[in-house]
Order: sequence, then structure tokens, then C-alpha cells
Amino acid sequence: MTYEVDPRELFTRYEGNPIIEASAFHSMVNAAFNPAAVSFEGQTLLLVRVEDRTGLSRLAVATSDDGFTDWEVELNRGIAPDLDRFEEQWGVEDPRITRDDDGYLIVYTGYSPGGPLVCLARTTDFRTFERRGVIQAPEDKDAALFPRKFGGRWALIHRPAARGSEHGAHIWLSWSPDLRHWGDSQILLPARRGAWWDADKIGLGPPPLLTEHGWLLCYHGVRVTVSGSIYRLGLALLDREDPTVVIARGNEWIFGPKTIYERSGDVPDVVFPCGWILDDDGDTIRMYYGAADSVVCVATASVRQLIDHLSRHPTLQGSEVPRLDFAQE
Ligand code: BMA
Repeated sequence: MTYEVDPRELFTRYEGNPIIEASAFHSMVNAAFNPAAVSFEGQTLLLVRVEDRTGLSRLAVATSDDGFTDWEVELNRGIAPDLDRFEEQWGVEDPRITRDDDGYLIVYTGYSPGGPLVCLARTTDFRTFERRGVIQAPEDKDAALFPRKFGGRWALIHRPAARGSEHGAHIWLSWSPDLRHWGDSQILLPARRGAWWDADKIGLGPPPLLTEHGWLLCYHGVRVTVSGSIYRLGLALLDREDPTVVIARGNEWIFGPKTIYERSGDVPDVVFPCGWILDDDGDTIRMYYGAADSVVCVATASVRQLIDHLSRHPTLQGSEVPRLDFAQE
């Protein structure tokens, strides 16, 4: 299948996409998508959202030596919804993984009869998982932790929203001394309005990535059209030491549904990353994403080019920020 790739897009799709499909699992699996990603024991490890033919999702481990090929999937290794828990009664979805000192913190969406909410679990081996319970009440999702504390406190990016509200769904930041008690919540990135690609509803993609210029964020924006929603991706940059300060936010989306596997599936026109991994060269980033709520894909970009793109979009949010010159020789 050939398709037109927009040369202005900063990410390059792997030609072997999709890298994981439902058929990699057993016959009762309907879709595999929206994976978290981490380097673990010399391999790329994905925690894939696997939806079976009940409609409920679980999180299952997939591993590969090179991050592109020969995926080994293990349906029963991961987090299956605990149906005795109200917060997981309708499944677990869309995980984001953050490295902790000697383990990994996994923030994921619990789909409760009261609406989606944010749950936390911890693991050291991706075989056993210690549940830490609900950390944001419904409706809330698209959450991820920063991989370091600020002034002794953890910071969580998340997306609270009221169902049916006309006020929009925006990206927020909340703080905790112990990963249990959360507060000091504040708006981080508001959804734009009107015709914008990221109008009314936005949410974080992968966890924030530390670069020499600040924390790089990739977020999705939802454009509602007469024939459905389009999920596209944009970029923002936060201050290294104070992540409440938005240094830059791109005006244009930098990646959107183009290929047949992104444009057609259970939910057409969706690209939805929950993880990315920086290669040893310190510049190449592999972004793992769900396409059309059906399959797992990967695309690569240069972090330097992403930052360079953002350097053309400094924001005046908060204090006056001088025009930035990130471009490197
Ligand atoms: C969002 C999330 C994602 C999903 C996307 C498109 O609200 O639920 O899991 O990929 O919608 O359906």
C-alpha cells in the first residue's frame, strides 16, 4: 500500500508498521494498541493495551531486541483488570511508564462505572505488579509522572474532564509528597478553541522527556468533524526546574493519521502514543503509538529537530519569555 507522506512531518513511520496486531495474540483478542514503552533488560518492552471480544482491555507485555521486529507477546504477563475493584470493572487502558530509583511506576486509566480515572502500580520485573490504587478520581485520564521529583515532590500530568461539559478538557499538573496525596493542581496547557487542531480536548501522550532545553511534551489534540474525531499530535516544552512554566508550544500538529492503518480501524483517524524511548545516540526517539485503536506502530524523530521546531513557537504564558534560539550547529 502506498500513501503520501507529508515531508513536513517530523516523525518517520517505520516501513514495517504495524509492528503488533491482534493476530499476534489468541483469537479472542480484538485489538492491540496505545502501548507504554521502556528499555528493560537490554530489550524494548511495551505494555500494550489489549482489548478482547468482551470490549474490556488489559495491559500485556511485548518485547523485542531491536524495538522494531520479532516481537514476543505475553498476554498473561502484565496487568489484567481486577473486576472486584470498582475502578477497574470495565478494564484497564493506556499506560505510561516512568522509571523510579529501583523500579518502574505505571500510571494507567482504570475504566470504572463512574467514568475513567487514574490508577498507579509499581513493578521491578514486569511480572508482578503492586497496585497503589486510584490517584485521580473520575473523570480523569492521559496521566504520566515525571521521572524526578521537584523540591521533594512528585509531579503528575493528567487530564481531568467533566462528561458533556462545554468547558473543554485541558492538561493539568498536580503535586504529591508521597504518590498518595495529590494537590496544588494547576492548569498546564489549555485546549485551544474554535477551528484549531487541538481545540476543546487535549491529553498527554508519552511521559515528559528531559532534554537540555527542558521537558519535551508530546500531546494529542482532538478535532471534531461531521464524520468523527481526528487525533493528531503536537509538542510543548516546559522549564527544566519548574515544569509549571511553559516555554514553548507548537501551533501546528506534527503528526497525524495518514496511512491506511491509521485512517481505518475500530476508531478511524487516531494516532495515540503512550511511550517513547531515546536511543543511545541521545537524539533519535522511537515513539510507540496505537493506530485507529487497532494496532501498534512505531515512528522515529530527531529530538534536536523537534526542539528546533518548537524554538519557532515560544509562548508568552506566565512571564514574558524572550524569543528562543534552540537551533544547534
Ligand atoms: C481516547 C482514549 C484512547 C483512545 C482514543 C480514541 O479518549 O480513550 O484510549 O485511543 O480516545 O478512541
